[in-house]
Parts: sequence; structure tokens; C-alpha cells
Amino acid sequence: MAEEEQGALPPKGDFSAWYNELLWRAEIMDVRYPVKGLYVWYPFGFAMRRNVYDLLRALLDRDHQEALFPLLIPENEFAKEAEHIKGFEEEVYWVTHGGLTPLEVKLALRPTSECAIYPMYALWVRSHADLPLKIYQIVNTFRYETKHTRPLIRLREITSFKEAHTVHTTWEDAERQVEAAIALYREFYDRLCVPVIISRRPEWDKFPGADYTIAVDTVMPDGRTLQIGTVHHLGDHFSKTFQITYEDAGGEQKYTHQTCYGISERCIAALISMHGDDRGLILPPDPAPVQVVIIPITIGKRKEEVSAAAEGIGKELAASGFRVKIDTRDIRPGAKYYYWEMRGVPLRLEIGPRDLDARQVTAVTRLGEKSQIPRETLVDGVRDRLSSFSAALRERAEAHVRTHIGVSHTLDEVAAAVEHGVTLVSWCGNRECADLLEEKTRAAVLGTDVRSAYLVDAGGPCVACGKQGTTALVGRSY
Ligand code: P5A
Ligand code: ZN
Repeated sequence: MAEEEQGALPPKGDFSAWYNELLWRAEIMDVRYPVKGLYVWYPFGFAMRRNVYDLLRALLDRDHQEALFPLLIPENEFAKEAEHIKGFEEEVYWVTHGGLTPLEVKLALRPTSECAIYPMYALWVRSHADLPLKIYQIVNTFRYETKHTRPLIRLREITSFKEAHTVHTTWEDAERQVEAAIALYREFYDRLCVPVIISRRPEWDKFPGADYTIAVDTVMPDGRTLQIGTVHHLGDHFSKTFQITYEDAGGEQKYTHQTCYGISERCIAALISMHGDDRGLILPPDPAPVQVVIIPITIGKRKEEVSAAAEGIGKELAASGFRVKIDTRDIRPGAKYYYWEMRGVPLRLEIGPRDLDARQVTAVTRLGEKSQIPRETLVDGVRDRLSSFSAALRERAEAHVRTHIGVSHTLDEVAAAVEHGVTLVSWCGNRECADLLEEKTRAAVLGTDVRSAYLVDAGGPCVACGKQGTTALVGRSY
């Protein structure tokens, strides 16, 4: 059965249905694996994952080192940091047996790797000359999530957990690293054309064991937020627990200060959700597995001539570094368009007898913009189309976020606003007021110190109690 005969995707307006259907139609994830919360990357999805993570690696490699720590963490190490264990105990998978033999020390499957990495940092860090230490790894982690699991969004095996762990001499130096990590995440998401809102999570929502947590959120098509990265200032909590000390210039032993920050495959959930449309994926050029697809229009005569021209165009673009595919399958051009639109290819080049005669190719972007590129300026023409396509995509995504963020002055206004987006309110900072807001609106206070291009000062008194407040971000999240 031709793919297009399977019927259209559900409209993106029905976001959940659209998302689930797109994942297998575009061959990103197969959700049929027989363990809840574990999913399979199809080759096409995996190619996209590789591009996205190559990008992340390139940004990190500027001043971090990549390493690899074990998956299993002994119970005694895991239990050391009180708040950390309390925060994660309900989410940990335990390995209790080696074959039929019960293990003397249970082993945790890492839900995150602080307790695998920091005992080693205690051995590695000796003097102030060893600092700052900035290491990351990209691994799978396991969390026994009890909330509704969802491919790429809420997983029990996070397959693509990028975690960075840094060590510093002072609290202030660690704080500067927090800011550097935020800047790095901003740059990463900018390359994916995904707009972000940065905020400081409330005390009760910070990472277990952190001094404070800065979160990166985006606004999904249905108006709910998705946390697509977090940066934590760990202070000296873990260094005291794991004895990570250094000798300062005066010969004195001091505790280090640390940060950690993480991104999971939620970045890919955000990427596909932000840009896709009723016809399928729309990918910016950086993450796209195929950036340019060439469709030879070989109806009627001159078949050989058209094929040869398509071949030549493909070679020239590939030699210039583009990821190109020539679709020579024996199916109608329309079926090919459908197929590559579903997979989000940024640019389609059509070449037929008429284009040959005019010494040109016909270019159509995934946003439907059609133009002709003269054959002799092919590479520049393609580069040009791709860069204006990226700009258009970024603008479109920003417009989405801009129209889904507002300001509310009463709880009733909050309740109405969070039906279709996020909203800014004035909040006094008290838990009781956040709880009241949650009870009345089914939305939560996500953060303060909000940094976003769309920010306006909510102003006025606390939306719940009327006392003095400052601007806070409120929304329903995934
Ligand atoms: C930072 C890296 C940490 O674990 N330790 C090392 C710190 N932070 S975190 O906030 O708990 O996780 C980092 C990011 O991972 C995503 N995430 C998930 N993605 C998919 N499925 C899950 N079950 C899941 N849990 C967390 C979030 O984007 C989070 O910000
Ligand atoms: Zn209040």
C-alpha cells in the first residue's frame, strides 16, 4: 500500500494524536517494544538523533571533555547524599541478583550519574590546579516514572541523557558556570530553531541536592510547557558527601563547589513538535537527516537525460557538504513529495525536461516556497534557500510562543490562559499561594527570574494573596 493511501495524519490541532501518529509515520520511534516507557529508535529517527547530538557535542567540546562512567551504582554510594536519595528513591531500578546469586550490595541503574561520578572526582581532584573540571557523558539512564509515559518525553529508559558535571573552587565560580551552561543551551536550541524560556524553579521543585535549579522550557503546540533542560548549582552539598576537596594556593584543604546540567531526547520531542505540520515533520537543516531531496521528473521521453542531470546535481551538492538524496524509485512524483514531506526534508529540488531546457532546477522548501535556481549557481542557490528557510522556521516558532504567552492578574484569568498557553503572574513567593493557584487553575508556578524574549513585567500584587510579588511563569506542563 502506498504511504499516502494510509490517509492523512491527524491534524496538528489534535496534538496528542498527531504526535503519536507522526512518530511511526516519519519512522522516528517504534512504540511497540513490550516494556512500558521503553521505545525503539528507527534508523531515520536515529539519524536525526545523531545530528542533534553531534551539534550538542560540538558545543560542549569547546571547553568540556567527554568521558564514560558505569551504569551500575552500588547502594552505599547511592545512599550517601540524603536529599538526592530522597528525591530519587521511588524512581530507581535495582539489580539484586547476579544470575541466581543475590548480590551482597544491591546495584542501582543510574537515574542520573552524580553518585557514579563524584566518588571518582574525589580521587581525581587534588589541587586548585585541577580546577575547573568540566566533564560530560551521553548515556542511557533509567527512571521508574509513575506519571503517564510518552515517547521522547517521559521515558523509563532515557536513551540520550547528556549530563555535564563540573567542579570549581568557589561558589561564585560555579555560579558563572551555571550562566555559561544556560548560554550553551540557548545556542543549542537556537540551532534547532526552538524558542526557550529560562526560569528559576521554586525551592520545592529544584533538583534533589541542589542549591538552586534553572530550567529551560518551551511551549508545545497545545500550550503546555516541556522542560527541555536543567542547570543545577550544587553548592558544596555533594563535595561534602563525597569528600571532593582541593588544596588551595595557601596549602589549605577546601571543599569544591559543583554544577551539573542535563538534556535528554526531549530536545527531539520539542524539535518535531514545534515545527511539524499537518503533512508531517518539518526539520531545520542542522538536524535533518536529508537536507535536500532531488526528484527527477522522468515522465515521457528524455528519461536518461533527466536522470543524468539529477545525478550531477546530487554529486555537486554532496561534494559541497549537503546531505542529499536522489529519489529514483519507480513511483509517481506526488508519492515522493508526500514521503519526503512526512520526513521533514527542508528542500526539494525537482528536475524535469523543462528545467533542463531552461538550465535550472525547481526548488520547493518544506514551507511551500517555490523558486527556480539557475543550474550554474546551484550550490549558492541551495545554501541561500536553506538559510532563509531556517530564518522563516525560527520566526514561525517564535510567533507560536509569542501568541501562547500572556499576563494574568487574577486566578480566573490564569485558569483561562493556561487552557491554551503559559502566563505570567505576580507571585509573592509563598508556597501556600502557589498551592492555591494550582488548586484553582490546575497549572503550576514554574519559575521566577523569568528570562525570555517575550517577557513583560506582570506587575501588581500577588495573584493569590494580594501582597507584594514579582513576575513568575505559570503553565501546565508535560
Ligand atoms: C543534570 C544532569 C539531572 O538529572 N543530573 C545530571 C541532573 N537533572 S534532571 O532535571 O533530573 O534531568 C535533566 C533533564 O532530563 C530530562 N528528563 C527526562 N526526559 C525524558 N524522560 C524522563 N523520564 C526524564 N526525566 C528528566 C528533562 O528535560 C530534565 O530537565
Ligand atoms: Zn501570595
